[in-house]
Amino acid sequence: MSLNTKSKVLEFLKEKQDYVSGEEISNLLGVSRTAVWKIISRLKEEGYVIEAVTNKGYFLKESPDLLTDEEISPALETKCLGKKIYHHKEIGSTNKEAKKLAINGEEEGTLVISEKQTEGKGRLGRTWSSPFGVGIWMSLILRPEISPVEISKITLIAALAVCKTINKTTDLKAEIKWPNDILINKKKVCGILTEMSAEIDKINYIILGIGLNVNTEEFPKEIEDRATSLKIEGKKSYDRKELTRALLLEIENYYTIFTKKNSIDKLLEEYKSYCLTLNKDVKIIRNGVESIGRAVDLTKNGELIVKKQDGEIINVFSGEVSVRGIDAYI
Ligand code: BTX
Repeated sequence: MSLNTKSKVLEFLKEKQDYVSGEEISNLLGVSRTAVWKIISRLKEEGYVIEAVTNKGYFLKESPDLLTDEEISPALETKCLGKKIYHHKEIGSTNKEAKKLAINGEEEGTLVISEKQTEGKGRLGRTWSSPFGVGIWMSLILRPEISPVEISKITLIAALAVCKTINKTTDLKAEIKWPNDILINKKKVCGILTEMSAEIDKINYIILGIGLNVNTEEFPKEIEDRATSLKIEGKKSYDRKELTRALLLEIENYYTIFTKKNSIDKLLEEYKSYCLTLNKDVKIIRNGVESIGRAVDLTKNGELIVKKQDGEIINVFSGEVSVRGIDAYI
């Protein structure tokens, strides 16, 4: 049975929102009644609640809360991002998987998404807690024609897109801790891991990994004071499918603006409006040496401009340092 036929049956059942006879489906798709029955059984196994009544047919009562191609694609409005989706129930790391696919030539926009990660990766060798069915753990393959030194701009774009998506689709207020942590009420709700393969002046591919805690109710002890989810903050569950689609669209919009002009000028003002690091004192840890200064602005390239206590002004590149807030935020 092709994935396509299964998707078509599902689409048909969803559209109808009523009983559909096996015969109707089989005529429409040009497959046998047995094939229809097999497809229905497969859908049930995947978590779809389908009622079968003699002489009436099949009725789709409920779809599972899964981020599968069939659930995401029909209402996805993007042109490129997420047009091909690899969905997993469980995987080590979506970034690792996306990397393998990219090496094998997978196209720009391909999305790897998993309900659970057993080895979710954070930055600098850290781990990302990714339990089943409560978050959006996803990686996008991108192939922009930009110089490798500009990769941090992709991270900024992603942070902006996540922040905007949360602020647009929920009643919550998300902020960005420069360069790429998304916080709500000063706790981390999302992390971004951008990795690339490049030659001196050319990017082969970028893997943009995003981990967003959506309906997480509890975190491991070590991070419970620093981590949060949309559900914890909003005191209700949020629709992961809708959020995934909105997020892909938002990333695509910003990514298109960036790649067309090869500049993030237009996006910086918006980024700054969400950025809680600005006008705060920050601790810069560079090669193990700590210094304190005030984050005063961002450069055109998205670097943080810090005025140190001794008056010296420095530009801080993401990835180069660890930036800590001096006051309450993480
Ligand atoms: P990071 O290094 O900035 O953050 C990792 C740190 O955040 C951990 O050391 C821990 O303190 C804390 N943490 C771990 N899990 C969570 C969580 N679920 N929520 C809040 N805080 C947490 C940020 O790294 C980049 C994370 C990217 C994750 C995505 S998920 C899809 C893709 N695949 C993959 O393997 N990684 C990315």
